[in-house]
Amino acid sequence: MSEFLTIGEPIGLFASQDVDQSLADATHFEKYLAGAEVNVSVGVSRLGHSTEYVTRLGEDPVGEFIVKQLNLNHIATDYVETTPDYWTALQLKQRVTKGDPGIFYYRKNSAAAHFQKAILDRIDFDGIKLVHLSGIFPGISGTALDAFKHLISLIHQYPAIRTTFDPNLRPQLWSSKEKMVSTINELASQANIILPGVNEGEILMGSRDPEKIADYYLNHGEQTDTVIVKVGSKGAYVKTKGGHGAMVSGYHVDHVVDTVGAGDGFAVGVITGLLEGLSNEEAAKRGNAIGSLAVQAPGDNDGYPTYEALAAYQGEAIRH
Ligand code: KDG
Repeated sequence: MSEFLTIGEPIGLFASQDVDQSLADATHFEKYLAGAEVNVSVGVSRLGHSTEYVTRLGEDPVGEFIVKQLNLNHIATDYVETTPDYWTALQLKQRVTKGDPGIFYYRKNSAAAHFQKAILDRIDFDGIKLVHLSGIFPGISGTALDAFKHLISLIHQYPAIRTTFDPNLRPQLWSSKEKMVSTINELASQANIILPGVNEGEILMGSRDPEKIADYYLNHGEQTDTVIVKVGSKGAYVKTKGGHGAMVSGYHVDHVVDTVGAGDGFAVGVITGLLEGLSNEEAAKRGNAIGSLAVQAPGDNDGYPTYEALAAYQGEAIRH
């Protein structure tokens, strides 16, 4: 059994190669593996931790591509089901010289949206040390939300398993802002470590102040003992229950290629750091490093490093 597990909807990403062109006008696209939670699996596995990814795919070329990518990235697929009845999700991504790229999804009614929760009862939790949860999967359908809650109840039977939760707000998935905010905050309260961004804080509890965001979750979270707030290129703010908050500085990036995947890269750094016994601050520092590497590559997860590359990058930054 793997030491790390996550559940999510993987996506076949077609990223435009035509810079600053609308998606309607772009003609050249490159294919990548995407999806927030699968991005995290790729990064955790690349750093040498055994990884299990839970999902449901369509029996179509994109589903086949995703299975091949999971295998290439040494991610275990014991709990990946397939169905001939629904398609695997797709996404088009713009290439821009400034800001965040335009994104268009084809994911409504996807195979993952019809996830069957019975498979969760087959999971062997022995040996799992950390489960990563994100606010995307519970937003794709009522069925997925129900399965997500069932997974949380199963995890809670194993007190030694730590959980991370990234809100990953995707308003287009939810029927209303109120529904998104109340559901995400309720789910977050069930996790040990919450990884919100300051922009998300503004939506989720009306503040961009990292300390207020951290205090909100530390006071409301039934299971929450640690909050690490992403403050963009400035770095991250770490606070634990009963402890003092501290800022961990970020990395300077000269040339941003694509911002998507940076938050997942940050989660990879925190998760692998905690799996290896680093302090919260050291784990957040690694998160900042991987997030900054992610924005320098065109796909969501192709900028995530191996250990050698991470050590070289962090060492370089220390020497500067
Ligand atoms: O965090 C990266 C994700 O945004 C991307 O891979 C696609 O899962 C995705 C989503 O819902 O946006």
